Amino acid sequence: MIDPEALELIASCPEPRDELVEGVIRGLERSTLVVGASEVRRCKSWLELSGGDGQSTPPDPNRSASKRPQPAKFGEAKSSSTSMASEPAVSEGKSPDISVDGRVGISRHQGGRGSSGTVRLGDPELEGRIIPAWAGKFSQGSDPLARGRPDAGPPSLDGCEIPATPPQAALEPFCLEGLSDITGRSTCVGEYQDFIRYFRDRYSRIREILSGRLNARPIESLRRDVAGREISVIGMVMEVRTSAKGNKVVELEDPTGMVTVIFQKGAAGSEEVETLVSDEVIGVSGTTDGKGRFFGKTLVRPDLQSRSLIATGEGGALLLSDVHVGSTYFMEDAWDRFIEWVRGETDDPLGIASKVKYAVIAGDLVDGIGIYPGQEADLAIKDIWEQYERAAELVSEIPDRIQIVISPGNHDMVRQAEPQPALPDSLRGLFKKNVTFVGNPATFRLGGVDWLVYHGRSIDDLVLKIPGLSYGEPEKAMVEMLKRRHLSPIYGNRVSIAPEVEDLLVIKRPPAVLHSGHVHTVGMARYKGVTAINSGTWQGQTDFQKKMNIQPTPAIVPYLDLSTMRARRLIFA
Ligand code: D5M
Ligand code: FE
Ligand code: ZN
Repeated sequence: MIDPEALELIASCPEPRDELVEGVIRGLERSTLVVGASEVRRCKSWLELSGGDGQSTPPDPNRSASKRPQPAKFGEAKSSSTSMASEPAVSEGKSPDISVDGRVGISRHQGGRGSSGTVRLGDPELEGRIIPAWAGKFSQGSDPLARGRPDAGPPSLDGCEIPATPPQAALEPFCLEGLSDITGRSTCVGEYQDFIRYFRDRYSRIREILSGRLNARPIESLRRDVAGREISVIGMVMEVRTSAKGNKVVELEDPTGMVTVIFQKGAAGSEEVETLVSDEVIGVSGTTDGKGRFFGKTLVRPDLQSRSLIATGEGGALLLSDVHVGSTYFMEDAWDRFIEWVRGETDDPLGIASKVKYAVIAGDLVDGIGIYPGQEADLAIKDIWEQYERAAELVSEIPDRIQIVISPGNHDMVRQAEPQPALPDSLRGLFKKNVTFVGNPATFRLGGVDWLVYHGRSIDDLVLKIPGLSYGEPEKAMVEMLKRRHLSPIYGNRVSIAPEVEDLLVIKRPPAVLHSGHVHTVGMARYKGVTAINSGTWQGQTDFQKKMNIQPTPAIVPYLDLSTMRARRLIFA
């Protein structure tokens, strides 16, 4: 998050400001939550611009948010409309709760070993469900994904019958239908105006989803006499805190102004309020007393509409991520067992290998270099090109008939800021033609269904900020993304976001599959028709992870039968 003081300082600097902005970003600690004026003043470019003392008007830490001269994220000044003087006394609240449709993934390692002992199968965890012809009251209109297969015939539930399709001509390059990502489209330079435009875009995209659900008025208009009437607003959460009385106090901003909303502790729906995070866009209905108080009664998220299954397609897909080739912890033996299995060279009790038509790798293909302090000691391959050469060899062991999609992560050789472009041409040449490269995030159609692939770096932030989330159940964090219609709702913590013209991290249409990685633990959930899968890793527990008590679940591959949306874990560990 950027403090308004910091924005003001940046804005006061003569053009061009990009060097200052870049300098500030580079100088940030990993743990920085709010970029304040002090971070700007500390920056070398600022010292130069301010004549060396770096001490122009010092920020007043006691200034309340409601007295800010202008909204922090939307630029153009409109004074804030409302500030809260006091809060009512309230009763005890309930503990936070996260509800997840479908069966939440629970590791079942007891699946029987294949006779050759190379692959163990987890029980099916995400059962597909038939989409009845009448399903999807919400689906006939704007959302074509919700219609399911046009032939309307119920998909088979046994998951064993795959319609015969001609084998893909080996090594023909393939194009992903409907691909959307930042590759080749990045325009931002990180100027002040880029950030304003970025936040406005995020706001207006999510507002569009919310505006069909509540009749919101501009925050500015709360100044008029609307006392006692139930009114609604849509805003971005600037700050959320708990008051001494246990109420949630939320600074909410839209392009017209800011308002302080109070959600009473223990009121209906307060579990959802407990999960509010900075920078998410929400709707709030409530009442104002005409004296500058706005009491939130209902919190409305841009959540998905309920449905059983968004769509089904054809073929089987392997979901992979975080291979970390080049790391001393990369589990090459397990990878070899996986390759033997997928090539049909070992026992395959359920005959799954021959059904695999797609493999998607959701980032961190290699371990990279210089990603964290002291990484050198953890590298078996210390040259980034050699890491990719080896990665290309390992990927080429996957049969040519399988279409492979590779999306980058924070260890890959592309810019760190999200959205990340696809791996560069210089690396693509190392791979066979059955590999297609996409950005992070990327949406595309594969196997007849829509995929949204996102490496998942924001899971680190979500686990930290949302009660009830943990690294052991990454799928719950993915559900939180879906509820907020944003892959990385919290701005400015672990994830650095490039202020592109369009916020590509907004989840415009619910995909059939949401695929992430990053946290190195496998997790699966079905939430309102979306199959959310985190595909774990091929890297054993690192010393760092041991110290942090992070327990990865390496060498487990989620397999998703796209014709039924049944998922199961294949265990090669
Ligand atoms: O991230 C793998 C997981 O480990 C992810 O949850 C972040 C965490 N991790 C890894 N390195 C660090 C450092 N240095 N600080 C904090 N958290 C970390 P990966 O993207 O594979 O490195
Ligand atoms: Fe990783
Ligand atoms: Zn990662």
